[in-house]
Amino acid sequence: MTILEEIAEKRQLLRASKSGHIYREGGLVIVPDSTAFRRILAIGDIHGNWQRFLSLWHHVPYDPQEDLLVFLGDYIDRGAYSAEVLQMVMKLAEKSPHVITLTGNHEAMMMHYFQDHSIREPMDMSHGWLRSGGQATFESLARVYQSDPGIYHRLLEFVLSLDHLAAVGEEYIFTHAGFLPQKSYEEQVDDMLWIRTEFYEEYTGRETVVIGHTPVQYFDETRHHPLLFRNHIIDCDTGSYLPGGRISCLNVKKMTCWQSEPDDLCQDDRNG
Ligand SMILES: [Mn+2]
Repeated sequence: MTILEEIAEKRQLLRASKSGHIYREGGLVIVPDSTAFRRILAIGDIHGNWQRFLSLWHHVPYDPQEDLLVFLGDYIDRGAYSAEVLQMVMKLAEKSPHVITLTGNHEAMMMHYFQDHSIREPMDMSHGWLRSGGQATFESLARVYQSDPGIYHRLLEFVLSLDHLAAVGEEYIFTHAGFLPQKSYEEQVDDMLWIRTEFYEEYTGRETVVIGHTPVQYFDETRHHPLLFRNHIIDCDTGSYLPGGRISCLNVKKMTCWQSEPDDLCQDDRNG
């Protein structure tokens, strides 16, 4: 069965049981009814940029009772405040069952590192994660570990628990990078975090697929808003770590968007 057939079948079962609950198993999340929410909000890559994230969050009129909030992954790496970002996302998820937290390829690299390395040992620079922006994350997690090992362990458990794909109603699919429509979910759980061109070129489905992963500046270096492709893909990675980049939150129902302020309007530590 292909990934889209699997989703449709599970959605049918959920609707037949009339539970209305959010189904969640093996990294796959299914929200049977999109009309249950006033807004469906998707937040793209954050990459440890705490100031930009706060300046975005300040603008988002999020209501945990009425809104569905989906984080598209890549909370960590490159920016200096990955632990703070993770902690805030974790708290939001703990406060409401209507917060979906997806994993990105950077979280996958981090978990791979900690499978056989410890935060108490010096960094092993031969590992790809530390050379992909993970060094800043390691340092921020080491600070947390030194002040409170309990929080450090909770953060790692939270990252391990992140989901891979969320289907909301019949209209929307959220995932970090994309997927291959002809393959099953199980066959591509990890590829879904890395895929780019193949998905952009091969996807022809009806559902709108909301992703992060590739900064929109990759397609147009002057752009800093989410980008809608011709084949119903929306890229919400607006270059959180790039000069002039933004972090974005898209209300997919209305196609309206909130963004972090340009840095010169943003109070950060460079301003003392
Ligand atoms: Mn990313």
